[in-house]
Amino acid sequence: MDIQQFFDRLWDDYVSMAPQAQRIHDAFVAEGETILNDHVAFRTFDRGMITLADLEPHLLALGYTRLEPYEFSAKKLRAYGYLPPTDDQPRVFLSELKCDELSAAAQHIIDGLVAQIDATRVRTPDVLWAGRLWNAPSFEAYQALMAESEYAAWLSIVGLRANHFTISVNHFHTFDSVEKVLAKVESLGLGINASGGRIKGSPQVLLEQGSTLADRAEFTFAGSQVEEIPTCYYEFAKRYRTVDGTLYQGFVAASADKIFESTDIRNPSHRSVLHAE
Ligand code: OOG
Ligand code: NI
Repeated sequence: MDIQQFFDRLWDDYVSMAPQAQRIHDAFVAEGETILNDHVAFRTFDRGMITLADLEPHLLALGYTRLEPYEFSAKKLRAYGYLPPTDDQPRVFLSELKCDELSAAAQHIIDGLVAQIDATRVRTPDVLWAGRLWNAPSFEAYQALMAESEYAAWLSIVGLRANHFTISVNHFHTFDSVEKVLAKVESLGLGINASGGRIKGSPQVLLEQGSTLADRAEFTFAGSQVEEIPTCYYEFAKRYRTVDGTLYQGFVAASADKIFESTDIRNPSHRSVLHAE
């Protein structure tokens, strides 16, 4: 599979989870903007054949190179940033949950999920949009995970797929700031993740980011219980030049920490949108 096919298929799966992303994409195209992706992001467990180390070879095979690691102690996550083989392809942000840091009960739930993974499914790059590689957990198990890690709960039901794509604001002409992009997104009736402020980062840290609140979809949990839960979101990023004149390539941990909350229904900005409906 070449890199273009990889991202085409990843995008198709992503917009099936987050129809808001196709709407936003089309709205900017209608304004005459060209969409290039700054990065995409994946979430995984550090257990059971889908660890960061297990998934990374698929990225390396596409020509990606490791950039640098990031740590999120409070969220119990670690991550790596990857650079694409060519400038017109997105960077990748790949994170994993440090399962050892959860309670024994939560670890037991996760172990029950990852034990179901079929080894043949993880050998090909399409594992990165496979969704769940296990049966749906019960809603009770989902809520038990949620009490300790929103990331764990999200991953238990949504599975492996692009958690978000990110529009490169650097490539926009009219909507040339993250704030202008966010205002346009809001004019479509979509909510913005305000955790840590609407815009995370600054020109000083060489990266400004904003994101939507995740779209929502009904999922069938074990025992046929249907619940609406947050799925995937869209991000907007503007990069600045480093002192040597090249564009900053990394991520910013303090900003990423808040971007993760785009899927967190407990995020106060999610609640205001839900109440407005
Ligand atoms: C990733 C959040 C971090 C960024 O650009 O800093 C991130 C996630 O929600 O899985 O994407
Ligand atoms: Ni991101």
